[in-house]
Amino acid sequence: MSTDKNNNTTNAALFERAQAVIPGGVNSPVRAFRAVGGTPRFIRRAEGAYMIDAEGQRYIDYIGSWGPMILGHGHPAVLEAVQRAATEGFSFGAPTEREIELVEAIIEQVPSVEQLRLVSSGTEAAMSAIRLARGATGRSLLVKFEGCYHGHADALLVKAGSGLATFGHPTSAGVPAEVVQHTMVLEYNNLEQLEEAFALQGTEIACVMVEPIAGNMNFVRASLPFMTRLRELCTQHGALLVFDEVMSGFRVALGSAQSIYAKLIPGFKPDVSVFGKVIGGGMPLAAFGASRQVMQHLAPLGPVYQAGTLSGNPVATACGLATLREIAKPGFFEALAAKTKRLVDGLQAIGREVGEPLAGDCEGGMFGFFFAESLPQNYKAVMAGGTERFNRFFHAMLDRGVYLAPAMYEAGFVSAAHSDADIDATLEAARAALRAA
Ligand code: KE4
Repeated sequence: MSTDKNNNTTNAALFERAQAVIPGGVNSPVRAFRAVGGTPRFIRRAEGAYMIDAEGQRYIDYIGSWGPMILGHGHPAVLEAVQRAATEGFSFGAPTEREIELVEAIIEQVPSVEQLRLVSSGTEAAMSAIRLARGATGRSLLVKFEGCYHGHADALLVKAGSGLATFGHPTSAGVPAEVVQHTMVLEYNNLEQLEEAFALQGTEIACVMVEPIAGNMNFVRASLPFMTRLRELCTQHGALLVFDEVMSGFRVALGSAQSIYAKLIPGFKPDVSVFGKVIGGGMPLAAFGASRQVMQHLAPLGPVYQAGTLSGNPVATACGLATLREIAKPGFFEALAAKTKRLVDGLQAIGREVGEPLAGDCEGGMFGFFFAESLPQNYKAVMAGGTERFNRFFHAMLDRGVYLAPAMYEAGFVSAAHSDADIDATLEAARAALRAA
């Protein structure tokens, strides 16, 4: 196996070895760098704002494990909590007090949720939330939006049908057409389609699932008119509004994205919320919650079945609870948001300086940018162009020690561990990268 001058196994050698035994060499497709090309970096360890790969190369990390690492890697309080929990036992298959503490800590920040069920991944949480909505309403129809990703449950691997009244088509092999016949895909921020869907099928809609700030289209906000009308139509037709906050939850604000909309739309709240990533602090943990009235449909109380061997895992709950306690401290989000805004404002200023159209946006510790004159409002606009330009920029930044998300349609994340010097170094690298690539 090839090694580099310091006798480290190279990323390329590890990738070759991985591909022999793991499909595509990765355990989640986006990690394979297929969208941007090149060799994925095999991470040996991470600390604070940095990841170090198998060749000893250090990167300023703007993925943060796709959102969870809001404190940065190896926060002492989190590390200590996980180490202590591990000595007490890895898993019991029985309830623990810490599950109650974590759920209480989440509910304290999200007034729309009265009860919560802990699970092990965002996919599991979103899938369970849909089953709960269908069970609670007695309806089958699920509405989602193009460009929003809610994990890989069959019902969600679907693209828009030819016409509005037609239902989705599977985006993945292995998903029978019958499974997605109850899934309708609309265009994000498209009021007209929303009105038409409810006019045609409002009484059959069990739930509408939406990323309130769509991080799987890089960074696209739901417009106020769209979100206002979505809430009204769901209420009017008895459909449940499901906020998928797996990425935005406890990342864009302590109260998650719903707290931002609640400030802008009087009395606004979703009916069901899905969380993940930050609430696990980097360990496998996610959750879904709603009013007591909706949650009572869940087993063992009600007829909607949902279960999990490692749900509420004692080590994962220790990691999540320690993380939430840190981010709930006064001033945490103000400082994080200011740092993230300085990065995005700086990128746009450099774009103007070098004559490259670059539009960006951010909220809390989450950001996105596009090689475009203005911010796209839906998936088609996001994917309309700039992929090749982004990919060149991605590699020019990676070569300069800055690790961005390896796909144009992914969001970026800043942590509390990113220093002002890291932001400055990132902007310097961006200036050189934009000039070079
Ligand atoms: P997981 O099953 O990957 O924990 O969560 C699925 C999920 C659900 N909802 C939203 C809004 C999400 O962003 C995700 C997962 N996000 C991707 C990043 N775009 C995870 C990265 C990956 O797939 O490896």
